Amino acid sequence: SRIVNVAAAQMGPIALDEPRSSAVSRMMALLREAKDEHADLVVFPELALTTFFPRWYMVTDAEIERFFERGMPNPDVQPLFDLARELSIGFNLGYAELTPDGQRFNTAILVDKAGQIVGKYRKVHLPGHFDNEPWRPFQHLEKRYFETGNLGFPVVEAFGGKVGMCICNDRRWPETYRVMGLKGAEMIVLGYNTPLHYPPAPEHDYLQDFHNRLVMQAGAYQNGTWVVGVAKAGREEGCDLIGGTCIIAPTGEVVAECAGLEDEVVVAPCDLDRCQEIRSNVFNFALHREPENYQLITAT
Ligand code: ING
Repeated sequence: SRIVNVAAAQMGPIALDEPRSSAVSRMMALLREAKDEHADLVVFPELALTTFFPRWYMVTDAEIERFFERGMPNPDVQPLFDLARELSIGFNLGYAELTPDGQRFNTAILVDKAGQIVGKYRKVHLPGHFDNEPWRPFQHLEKRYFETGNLGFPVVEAFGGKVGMCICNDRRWPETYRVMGLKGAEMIVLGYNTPLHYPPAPEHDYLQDFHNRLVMQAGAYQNGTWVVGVAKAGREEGCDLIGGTCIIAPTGEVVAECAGLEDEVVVAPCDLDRCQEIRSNVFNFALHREPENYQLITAT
């Protein structure tokens, strides 16, 4: 067996005026809690350094880029990197990335126990819209503030196995898991900010928690991989975000979940060898998969 003790570190709301130092110190507390439970890897939410700013319409670079990181690590997050290295624990962190040539991405990194960035991902599936839509109680302007990710879906050797990343809306798309499954992913880690209310189809609001679990459990089972989904939860600047943070086995079973909507850590021992229960049998791609019949999927 190849056990990785994984911690899902859910965070409650981050206020608009909450400094990065506050979010970082909350994450450091979660990191310490995870270490007390012998975690090897801690997964944090999407855009974990600031409030979920795509909920507002902004125009100027100055107001938008307040929410972005110009380098990673940087002085604001260095304490998190230092503590993680001191405790010999790795982590996955989501943040808004502003590149030196001015590109903006919704990004996540994977940091190993020595504090080295071993993986980087830029969100591919950007939900929401580009222009202000005042009919909505809140906006969802990821298409305005981020470019489509250009790093593909990387799977890296880390923590004794093959680890992949994605972000929030990516988890709803089967292609996300399948691409990483074809690369041999044994664990996929992701963070999310998911409003309870979905303005285009409010009649589906009651299904948000169900859909959250459905897509991650399906992705895990259909690709024989562990999936760890971590929420930024609770009522954030008047917008209710779902919780549902969980750790899912390659069988699709939820093995650990958070109970509330605040900062909370759950840890589970994830045996990466368990992927073979699925990948050698029901979803043995070499034996059973028929790509000649799927070509339409990659067509535009
Ligand atoms: N948030 C939401 C998500 O995909 C959303 C957007 C909510 C899309 C509900 C569809 C239904 O979980 C982010 N940040 O992608």
